[in-house]
Amino acid sequence: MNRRLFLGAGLASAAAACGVVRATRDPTVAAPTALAGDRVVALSAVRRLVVERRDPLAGRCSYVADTTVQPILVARRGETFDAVIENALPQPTTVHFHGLTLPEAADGAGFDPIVPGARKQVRFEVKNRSGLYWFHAHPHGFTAEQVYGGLAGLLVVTDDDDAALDAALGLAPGNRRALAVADARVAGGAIRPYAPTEADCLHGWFGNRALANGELDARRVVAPGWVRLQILNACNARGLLLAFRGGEARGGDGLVPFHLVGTDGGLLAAPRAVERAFVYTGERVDVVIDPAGRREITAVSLEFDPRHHAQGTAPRPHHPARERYSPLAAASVCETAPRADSADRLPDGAELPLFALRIEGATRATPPLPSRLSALADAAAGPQDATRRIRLDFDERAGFLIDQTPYRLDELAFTVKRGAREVWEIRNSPISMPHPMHLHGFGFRVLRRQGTYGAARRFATESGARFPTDLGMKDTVLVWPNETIWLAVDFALPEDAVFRGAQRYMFHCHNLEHEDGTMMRNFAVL
Ligand SMILES: [Cu+2]
Repeated sequence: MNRRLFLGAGLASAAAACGVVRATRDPTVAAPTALAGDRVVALSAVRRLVVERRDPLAGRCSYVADTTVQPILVARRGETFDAVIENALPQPTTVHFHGLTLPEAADGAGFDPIVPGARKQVRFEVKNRSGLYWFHAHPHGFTAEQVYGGLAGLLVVTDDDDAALDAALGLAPGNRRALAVADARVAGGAIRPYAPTEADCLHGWFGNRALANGELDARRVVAPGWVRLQILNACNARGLLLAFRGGEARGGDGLVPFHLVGTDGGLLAAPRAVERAFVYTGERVDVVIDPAGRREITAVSLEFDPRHHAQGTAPRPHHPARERYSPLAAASVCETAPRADSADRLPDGAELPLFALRIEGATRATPPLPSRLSALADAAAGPQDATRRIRLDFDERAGFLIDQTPYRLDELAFTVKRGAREVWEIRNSPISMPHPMHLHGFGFRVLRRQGTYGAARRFATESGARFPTDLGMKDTVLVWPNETIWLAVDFALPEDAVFRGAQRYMFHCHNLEHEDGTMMRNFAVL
């Protein structure tokens, strides 16, 4: 399918929902401009994706798709990406397409980084259901610094389910948004460079202000009626307890209820009404909210107990690659000297405003939500193969580990038979901290949870002591300290030639300081 067909057919519904003006010859103009103010580009139109550093003092970086800086990519399921990725950074990089089922050669994990000044042709077809996916830097040892520097972008995948939902909601132009939320350390209005101390490298790098699609104090104007938000937690380490405040009089909690309609890998079978949802790093939620006469709504992360039980100062793991390349900014990374300036660091679990929606325009009806969202959500077959047991540990000297083994690029933790349907039992140590665990290449379902701490367990309203966000297809899942979770993982790979032979993937914590440290393993599908 060529690009014009894509824009004509593929984006028709998303386009209407997003208030797309009209498809034209120029993909950067043709993009749904009313994902408003945000730069939407058709994935299939990208020919050149440049990874560049635009500010060596603060270490800020950008993806540039042909001429569009920090694009939001949009693709219809079945479309292809075929572009040259050019690395203009002073460090190696990769572009990992988080959540997509891709062959090793296109996955962009750290096996084959693009060195400074080099380029790599990457081609793949989008096999996944509609949903919010994302792409980000993943070169081992540099991931946290580069993602914090801005190397994280959104990929919105559409399909018939997605179009049907937009149509049923009767979305006004501009009432569908895709937002990457990250936290940054800001002082004097400027984002500070990545310069974690040893303690930051143990617990994660936390900022004091939220960015939405790279903007501080982001605000979007929407019309009355349903608003559909696809939200990514792109923070290095901060967990979000997402909620919406509607500016009601003080006293009550003033939360605006919303409907969870999708998770990492697509729409749920049916909407779930909630008031808050945990969204940890790497996770996405697709939500629908009715402003119901309010003039402004603020998305916030509510205060919660972040369960950082690990004590100690595990040594910074040695990264030979780091010695050959300088930091993105004039700053040191994971050095021993702790600094006293804690004002620009808000602890994990503290309340944090994320972005605001300003509601303007004539009153508009909100049609009833559809009771069924996707038949595909129920289609997965049950597990048939043996249970694989995985332990997340904390060691005062070695730090956070998967199965007591620090990450090595050349190691293979295990192999999986192509087409296997396994149960993964993941148990987190009681003296650890929350770990959002990400599996490359394959979606999974959360079967059940056990040992969740009390304050979180009260949100575990679903069967199997699961959270509402556990109901859909996932690629990243939070494991609280002392918790055990069971996942159903389907290792089916497409028949295409590019998937032939052994394919290596990664399984790791998406707290990026943990990922760059020791908390990752490689496996192969044979
Ligand atoms: Cu972790």
